[in-house]
Amino acid sequence: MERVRNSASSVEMFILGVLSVLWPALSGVLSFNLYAEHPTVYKGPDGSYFGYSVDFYQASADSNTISVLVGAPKANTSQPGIVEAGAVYYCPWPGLPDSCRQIPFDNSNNRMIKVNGTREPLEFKSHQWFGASVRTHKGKVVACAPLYHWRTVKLSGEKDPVGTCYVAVQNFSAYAEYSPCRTNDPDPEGQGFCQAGFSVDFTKEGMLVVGGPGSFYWQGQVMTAGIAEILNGYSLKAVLRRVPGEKHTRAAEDTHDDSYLGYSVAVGEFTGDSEQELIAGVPRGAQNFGYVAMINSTNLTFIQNFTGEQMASYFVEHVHVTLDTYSLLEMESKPREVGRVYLYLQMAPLTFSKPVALTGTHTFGRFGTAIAPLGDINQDGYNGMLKE
Ligand SMILES: *[C@@H]1O[C@H](CO)[C@@H](O)[C@H](O)[C@H]1NC(C)=O
Ligand SMILES: *[C@@H]1O[C@H](CO)[C@@H](O)[C@H](O)[C@H]1NC(C)=O
Ligand SMILES: *[C@@H]1O[C@H](CO)[C@@H](O)[C@H](O)[C@H]1NC(C)=O
Ligand SMILES: *[C@@H]1O[C@H](CO)[C@@H](O)[C@H](O)[C@H]1NC(C)=O
Ligand SMILES: *[C@@H]1O[C@H](CO)[C@@H](O)[C@H](O)[C@H]1NC(C)=O
Ligand SMILES: *[C@@H]1O[C@H](CO)[C@@H](O)[C@H](O)[C@H]1NC(C)=O
Ligand SMILES: [Ca+2]
Repeated sequence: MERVRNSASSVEMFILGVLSVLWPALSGVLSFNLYAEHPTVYKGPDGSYFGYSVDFYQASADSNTISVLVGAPKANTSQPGIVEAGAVYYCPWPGLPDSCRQIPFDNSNNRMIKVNGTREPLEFKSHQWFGASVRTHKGKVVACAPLYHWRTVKLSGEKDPVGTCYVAVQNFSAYAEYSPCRTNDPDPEGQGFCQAGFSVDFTKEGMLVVGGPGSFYWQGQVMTAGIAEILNGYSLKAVLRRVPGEKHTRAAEDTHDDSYLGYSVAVGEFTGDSEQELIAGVPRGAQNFGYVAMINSTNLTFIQNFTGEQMASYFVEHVHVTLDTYSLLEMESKPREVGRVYLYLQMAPLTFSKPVALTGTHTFGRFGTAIAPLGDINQDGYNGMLKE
């Protein structure tokens, strides 16, 4: 009894801790409030946006230690000739403020290409915001650089912000890059402005889910790929590599332009069968009111789109933990964007607590759009769910 109550408040505190790092975030200090009496405080370099993203990490199922991975998307790295590429730090937990170390996902400079007889950069890693998103799943890690640019396949050098992600397995002994929008389909009408990795998550089986809110004139896009498939046959030379089994949502009619599908992504089972669904935030869809798309993970087609209130009522019946985003139009000339997080705790099978709604107050904070994961707090293999 007492134990359950304690774990519930840990989850809430964890969420509040994460939320508190998302906006002011940018002081270079991450205060981690899992246990309010003994907060662990980590420090990163000034101006590095240390704490912009965060997740727990456990090297393997039989490892007793849990650590914390912290994104710092403006950190300098040892990559030659590259400024503020961004980094993800490994922080032992509990640990001292200066105990975090950069994880070497990518040590290299920009790849070069010969175009019309001259060598020029194929890609642009400076200011790419690596570490803007980071997620773990049973020892697998993904971290992304949504502002990574590449020069495209065109003869005239261009710079398209396709975004890129890196995965790491076996406790950071193997790495591979995954850039699903670096394709033959450039420019805003294609995948050129995709910003893949703006959001990222894993399915329960460890399939990678990537949000790219800029594809197709900012309609946005969601794709999935297997980690094993990303690692198998990976080569630095295969710039336009397509990962076997990769799936993605397609372009919709132009009425969906500028809606940012994939600004946030999450995964869960919501329909009462054995298949998980993908949940993708569409914060500027539906005339900027925003909605959440539920996507079939088997063939990446849309099942249903929910506005805030529709989703609240749906999720009371179906969902364990979720989040919601919407805009409120005030009497001012500009919309004031707030948001809500609905938190449902499963106390027993088919028994849910009353939702706890947390409402954002930070104007234009886009509360809920870039929310960090709940994590598998009680290590039962289910993100954010509590069991007795
Ligand atoms: C990164 O290094 C550049 C100089 O190479 C410096 O101007 C910049 O302030 C540094 N940024 C951070 C976040 O440390
Ligand atoms: C290719 O190089 C030649 C000679 O340097 C130059 O005249 C031509 O404009 C270049 N073509 C393109 C498409 O850049
Ligand atoms: C995993 O990697 C981290 C960071 O390099 C290291 O500190 C830790 O000891 C490693 N853990 C195991 C179980 O190898
Ligand atoms: C998802 O798509 C698969 C393949 O078409 C189908 O079998 C399944 O019923 C769909 N699930 C939902 C919830 O629509
Ligand atoms: C995906 O699955 C849905 C639901 O079963 C089905 O209606 C649709 O035709 C499928 N689409 C593709 C492209 O396979
Ligand atoms: C949901 O929104 C997407 C675009 O985000 C659109 O392509 C799709 O048709 C919509 N689905 C439904 C069922 O309205
Ligand atoms: Ca389902």
